[in-house]
Amino acid sequence: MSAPLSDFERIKADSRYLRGTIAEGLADPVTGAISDDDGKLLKFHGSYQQDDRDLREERRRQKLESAYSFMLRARLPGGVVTPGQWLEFDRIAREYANGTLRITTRQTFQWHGIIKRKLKPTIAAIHAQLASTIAACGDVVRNVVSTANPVETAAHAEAYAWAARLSDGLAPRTRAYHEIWLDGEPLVGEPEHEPLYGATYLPRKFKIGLAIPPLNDVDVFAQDLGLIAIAEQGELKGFNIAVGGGMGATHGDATTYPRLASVLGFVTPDQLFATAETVVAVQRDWGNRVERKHARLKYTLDHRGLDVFKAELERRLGFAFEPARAYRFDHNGDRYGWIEGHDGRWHLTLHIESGRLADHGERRWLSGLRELAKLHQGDFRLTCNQNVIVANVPAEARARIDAIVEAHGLDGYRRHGAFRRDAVACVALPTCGLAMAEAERYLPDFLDRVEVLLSRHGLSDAPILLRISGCPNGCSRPYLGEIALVGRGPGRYDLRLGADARGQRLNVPHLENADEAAILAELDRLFARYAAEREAGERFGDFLWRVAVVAAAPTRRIPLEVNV
Ligand code: SRM
Ligand code: SF4
Repeated sequence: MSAPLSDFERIKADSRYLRGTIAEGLADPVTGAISDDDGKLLKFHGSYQQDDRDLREERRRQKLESAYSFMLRARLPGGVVTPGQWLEFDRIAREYANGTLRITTRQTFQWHGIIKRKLKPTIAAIHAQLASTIAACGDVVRNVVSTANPVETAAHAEAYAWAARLSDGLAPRTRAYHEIWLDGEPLVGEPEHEPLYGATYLPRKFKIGLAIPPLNDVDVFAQDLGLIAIAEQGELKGFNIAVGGGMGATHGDATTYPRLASVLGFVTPDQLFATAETVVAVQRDWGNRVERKHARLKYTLDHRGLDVFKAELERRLGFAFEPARAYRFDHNGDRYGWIEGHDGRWHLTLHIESGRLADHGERRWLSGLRELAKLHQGDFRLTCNQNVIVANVPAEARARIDAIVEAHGLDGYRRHGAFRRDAVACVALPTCGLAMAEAERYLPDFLDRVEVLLSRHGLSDAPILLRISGCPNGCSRPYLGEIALVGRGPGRYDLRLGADARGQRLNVPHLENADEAAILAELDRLFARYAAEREAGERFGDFLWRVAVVAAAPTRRIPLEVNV
């Protein structure tokens, strides 16, 4: 007898293509929440029901309903935002949400704290800007990310166009989004149809990222489907296809693990769409629908075997992959400051700590970006390291932009050391329902303390990549940090060490369930050794392997019997 499908599969199957009773739940004035089942379907529409965890206990004591609100995530392929969109998104942040705009690690915006009755006008306002929230979350192909400076060569622009085409082409087709949020006419007569997904969509979320070497700013090996653009003399020749990346894990469960994507081979641009669609289709058919913990593509591959998966892909596609072409990544960070593009236009990358655009004291980042959006004629690009690029600036406009940047305290990219600039932290508390420890709110204090240690050892300029996540789901891609903190409980983290800062080597556990004092003491000891023993140009993560402070962890695989 085969194992029963997960409850989520029942909810999707019964949802009438993602409608459920979301519309009725939104209209219910008695509660600020919606039902659990609708909450699961709401993700496909780009929103999560949350409650303010700082207030949870107090409200429980007062016998009040939790302080429910909704997080909303936009779908912005390649992270491109026009100035007009920016101004409207900023207005939404101040009028409907908690007064902040949050750039995510997948180069889009999130708004937090939207109350139930504001959700529909907010989504309508986003739609009016020719943007959407459909499939920003849920068991579908999410927002497709791409190297954030797609204007350096003509091939960059072409690669970005591919990200947009994949994002649109693989989006769900259900009319539910229009009906619920945009007062679209209910579908009568013709049956609803999802040509790619079918009625139960995918077994789990599916992420696609496109990187243009030598920059791996999207962490292409953390994607379910990673596309490595191969260009020669600025001309796009095609893509190496990598499958099965993913970060999420569960503490204490060795059947779950972060995994880097495996490179399958090379395809030409005219083969790309069919290849991407077929990878999604095989995962749709083969992915685990019994146990959601094992439902991502990485587990499908480890169960079936990479060769079997590749053969199935080639069978369905009717062609064989060419051998993968050579490529080289330099790093997975952003390049700060001004860079000139191939067409003489300029691009300014600003550092936004944890991607949180807000106004606090001298840091008037939300206001500063609003002022920039009012005069900027080019566009903005959000990066997967939670930063923003003011892109496509004519040379003569640079001085005005610099003045606004400085007046609003957005010039941190010039003042801060590499350690602070490159650090990434996930949202975690108080909005994330899964957080076990602080991340974004802890980052500033942790940076201050580690910077003291770095300076003590003469390492203030050392580029060391730090990533913090409030739980092992890994939303800041912590398993790719040279130093990473992964939340275990309040004030306690696993310290992981030794990724390569090119996104091509996972780090390994070093301390388990450690408090801040233990983590700082260990870093102090390791920085002392690094300062004394490193070779010229040697990165911290590479050094730790060379001197055997870290060593390979045993490979972990799920026992076959949990497969479907
Ligand atoms: Fe994530 C769940 C925030 C990128 C792996 N992630 C969540 C939720 C929605 C919590 C929940 O399910 O209730 C978090 C909402 C917090 C909040 O209050 O905003 C959340 N994830 C984020 C963001 C906002 C982190 C950030 O600080 O920027 C990122 C939004 C990206 C976007 O725009 O789409 C974000 N999440 C990631 C990444 C990084 C990436 O994709 O490059 C990962 C690791 C890659 C991967 O998917 O393997 C990631 N998030 C997860 C997981 C673990 C999935 C797994 O396979 O185990 C969860 C939990 C889940 O899906 O059950 C999760
Ligand atoms: Fe929340 Fe965990 Fe993701 Fe951080 S890593 S945002 S704590 S789910």
